[in-house]
Amino acid sequence: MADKQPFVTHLYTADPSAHVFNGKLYVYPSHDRETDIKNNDNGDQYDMNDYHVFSMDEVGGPVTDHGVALKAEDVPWVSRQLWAPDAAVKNGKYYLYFPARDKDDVFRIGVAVGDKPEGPFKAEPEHIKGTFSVDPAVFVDDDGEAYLYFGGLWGGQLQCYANSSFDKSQLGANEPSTGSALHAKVAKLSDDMLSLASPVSDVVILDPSTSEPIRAEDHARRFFEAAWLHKYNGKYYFSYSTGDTHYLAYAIGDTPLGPFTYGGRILEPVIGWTTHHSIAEFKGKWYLFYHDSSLSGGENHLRSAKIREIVYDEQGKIHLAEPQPK
Ligand code: FUB
Repeated sequence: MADKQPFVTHLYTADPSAHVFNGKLYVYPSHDRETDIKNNDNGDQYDMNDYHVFSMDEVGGPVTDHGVALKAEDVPWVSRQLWAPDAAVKNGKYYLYFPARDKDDVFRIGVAVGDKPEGPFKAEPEHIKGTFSVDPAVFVDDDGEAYLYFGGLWGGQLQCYANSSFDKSQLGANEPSTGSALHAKVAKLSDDMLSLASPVSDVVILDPSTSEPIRAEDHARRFFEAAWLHKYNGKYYFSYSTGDTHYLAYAIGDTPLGPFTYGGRILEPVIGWTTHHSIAEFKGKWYLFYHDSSLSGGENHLRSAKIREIVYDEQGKIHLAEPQPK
């Protein structure tokens, strides 16, 4: 079976966050670009400096590139590396959340505001106070409460926060090799969507066979990066990348704050080191938005976003609608 084709081919696009706004499907990806920087565990090769927003009326139909929605040079606190973004709407305003390194080379999460889903977005002058690491994902629940999920290991710097305060010596390091795995983070967002409205807490993923948190050495199941939260049939699904084992996995919980119980894998490894996704319902079907490096011939930092349909079984487990080619 032939694999899926990227839905954008004139640019490299990664980390696609999808949302339906005003009946149209919008995708907010990272914009990968050519660089001579060598691959390393610090992720220096992912040296992106702007965002484009894409929209479509149908999955598989024409895709509109709305052009540059935000540039690094227009964000006062940013030094480099605009990584995986997400977007949300509240009270008629659109919010673009993005991670980047600040002037001290520490990853923070910022927010930019626009009047339309496609932007342009104007960044707040400072990063969101209390945020750190990478890969923001925003979930707005049916009651209007908004939650910001974030975190990523290794180059994403989450290991610097293993204890309560920032440990600079862990910049560029890997993760603890034993004990409970490090958790993704979550906090409520304020009503104006611009600041945190609660302390940052752990997104705990439990092992279904022990009801204990997944262990650090369990690299096939522990959280690495690419947090995403969606709701299906009254349950909250927290999905994520397992990083160095290259799976997209998910866990199910009863509240947006968890705890979540590990549920299985959504996607097996793709071409390229990273795997990062989002999940959204559009016109009655559910889709996985993800990326691989097939279009660039396997370059880790030159990725392309793709779409696959997913389905749920009677137990609420996620499956690809069509098998993933080996
Ligand atoms: O795109 C840069 C980084 O690569 C993202 O933040 C990670 O999730 C990984 O996809």
